[in-house]
Amino acid sequence: MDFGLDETSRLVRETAEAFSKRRLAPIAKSIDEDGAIPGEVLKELADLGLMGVNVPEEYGGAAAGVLAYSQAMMQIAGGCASTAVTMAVTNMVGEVIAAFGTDAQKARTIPRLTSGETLGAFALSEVDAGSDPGGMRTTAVRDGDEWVLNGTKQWISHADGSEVMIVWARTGDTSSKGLSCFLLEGRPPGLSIPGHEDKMGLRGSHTCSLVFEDMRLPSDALFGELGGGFKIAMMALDGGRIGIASQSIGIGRAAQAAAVAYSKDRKQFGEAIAAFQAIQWMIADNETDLAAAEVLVGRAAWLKEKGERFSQEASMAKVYATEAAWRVCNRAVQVHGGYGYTREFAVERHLRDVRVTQIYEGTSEVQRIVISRALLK
Ligand code: COS
Repeated sequence: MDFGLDETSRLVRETAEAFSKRRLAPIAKSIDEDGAIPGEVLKELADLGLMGVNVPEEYGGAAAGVLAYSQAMMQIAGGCASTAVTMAVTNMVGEVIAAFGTDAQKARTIPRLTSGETLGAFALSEVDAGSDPGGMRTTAVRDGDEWVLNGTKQWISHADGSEVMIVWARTGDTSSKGLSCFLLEGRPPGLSIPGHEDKMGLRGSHTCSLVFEDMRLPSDALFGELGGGFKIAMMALDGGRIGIASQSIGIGRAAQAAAVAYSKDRKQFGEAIAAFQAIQWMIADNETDLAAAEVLVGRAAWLKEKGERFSQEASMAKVYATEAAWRVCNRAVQVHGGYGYTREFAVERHLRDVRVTQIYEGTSEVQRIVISRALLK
């Protein structure tokens, strides 16, 4: 196993790190407070190639690979986790369209994502279909040259800023083969986005619901094969889980850096708290958790990059990294004592932001299903 970074990956990581420190970290607090990411920041991210890191160059992507993407995601998440999830979903949508779209679909939509003209959204979940997307109720019925969609979607990241969405709907029976995918471009009549959730963390990223009322899409909006939607969702999520695991590591790394700095600065009993073993052990456990997470994520990214199967490894990386990052952020708050519980210190935001990484793109429990099924089948 050798997932040493090549020159391109190193360059992508350095680019993301510089942008994260210079542009994101100074405004992450206001993004959290204002509940929005400035549009120009997302455009700048795209100009650096970070909205299509693993997307072919012919569609405006950087074609830098999965390891580069994972590294970039860690760096961006360390600066602003809300921006990171926006980048993660847009990258995932671009990759999925590149993998499953027709030439015309790719040419029409991917450059809009990689250029930062619009964001990519992934409209799979519903009110009663989260961990079990196979239970979705949204329907798509063929009517002449068009598809007519009815239903609602829930938990859709930045749908209000997206004009390129992948939407899942039932086109057949109640089995997983009854689901198909569609490309939703622009804002067709019949689509409404009633609002977004008031969340604990990632407050700069809007989590929206979508309502389709006789929304008509052209026949060429069908994405992939009729009845092939469930597999596309599963394959997309396999890759997405590497992104979210990377995001959680980036947040954890930022919390650890804050804990180390604070422990050297804060004095109690006449000396820096870093001199106390209780603090030293928290710092040591944090570093060990993060290093182990990085190895698992690196392995999953490396397998995906080589074109090998990586579902189980992506789930292992996600469940471990996101739970480790939660422990890291929690300890970082503990190192800060009462100050860590205030909005004045970034660790409070890191703890709120990192929590959802154990939930979205497949809960920790779903990851354990994927891992155990692979072992026990
Ligand atoms: N890659 C390719 N195909 C896959 C796959 C994968 N990773 N996982 C499953 N499939 C295929 C299976 O091979 C099966 O195909 P066949 O019918 O041809 O054999 C089909 O998909 C159905 O698979 P399965 O029976 O395992 O589906 P389940 O409904 O039992 O789903 C879990 C299993 C729980 C793993 C799945 O529903 C899941 O990942 N849920 C979480 C969804 C999620 O992450 N939601 C968050 C959305 S983003 S916020």
